[in-house]
Amino acid sequence: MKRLDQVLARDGVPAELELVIDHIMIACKDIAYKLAQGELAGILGATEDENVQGETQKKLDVISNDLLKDILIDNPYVKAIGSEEEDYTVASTTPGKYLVTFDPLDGSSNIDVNLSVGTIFSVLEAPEDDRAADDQSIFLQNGRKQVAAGYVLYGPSAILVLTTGKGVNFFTLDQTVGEFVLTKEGIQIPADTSEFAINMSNQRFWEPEMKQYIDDCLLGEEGPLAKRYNMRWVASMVAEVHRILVRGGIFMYPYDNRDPSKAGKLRLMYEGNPMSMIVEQAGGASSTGRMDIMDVQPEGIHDRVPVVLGSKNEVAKVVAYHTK
Ligand code: P6P
Repeated sequence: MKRLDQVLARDGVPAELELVIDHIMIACKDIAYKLAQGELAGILGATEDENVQGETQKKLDVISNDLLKDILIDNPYVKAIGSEEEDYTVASTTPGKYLVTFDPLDGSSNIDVNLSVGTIFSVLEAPEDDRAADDQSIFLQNGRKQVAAGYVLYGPSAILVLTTGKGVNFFTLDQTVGEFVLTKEGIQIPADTSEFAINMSNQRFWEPEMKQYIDDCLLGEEGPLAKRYNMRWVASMVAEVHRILVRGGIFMYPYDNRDPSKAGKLRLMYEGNPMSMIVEQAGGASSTGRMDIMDVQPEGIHDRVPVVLGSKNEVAKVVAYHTK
């Protein structure tokens, strides 16, 4: 089986980018180890602190964030990082050509109940101008500018899903040697699906168009969508996206009127964009409901975005509900 570095070399990934990905994997292998230790590691549960999102931080949120931040800001090819758990972007100790954004432990509310969580990351090239490493505006590039995107799903096995713009590959962490090895390549999402993922408890907060689509799904064969749907909700975006990559489906965290300025719960720079690059590279689609997520121009590192992604023909139906 090919190791990660062999696949990156085969795909012509620049050595500098390969080192950035390698350092992200060093941090993720440590996170996987700590998660697998569970209670034995004495690091489950919550801290007393809230992050910039207003969410109570789990101990492992902070530990995972620090593992990724510490190794990346010392990477000779990283200029700065942005994280869900950091109020502001953090400048590297050295000049570099890449910017990395990440959600260090997505779905962390699942940790204490031993369900799947994940690390999501996105790599951009720093603009070739004289803006300083601590200037947040260097990150404000749309998702089409990403040069790599991936996640590590910490499930029954630890799986790295990665794209560098030449398709999507799965790498499974071989715990016997501590290496990610290629286990599936050229992932293609089925174009059609009968499985949707959404948090139904938020239904009263959605726009009418999203309410109508879900109502029509629930009408099944007798309704306008003329098929029986199944539903899943893991409350871990990484797990939902992985299921969709493997067997198709549609995942939605739509616009939510609880705080109109937030446009939904999920963050553009380190959730929406990396997952959209992965899904599109696997033949799927990813939309706000009205436009491709990767065409959204960010205005801040913690911008939120409505998310509708997965099987391209089902995403097209949701977009049609929103744009007719
Ligand atoms: P809710 C996890 O906190 C997350 O950011 C995503 O991983 C997940 O899809 C979503 O939020 C779950 O949100 O409102 O169902 O708890």
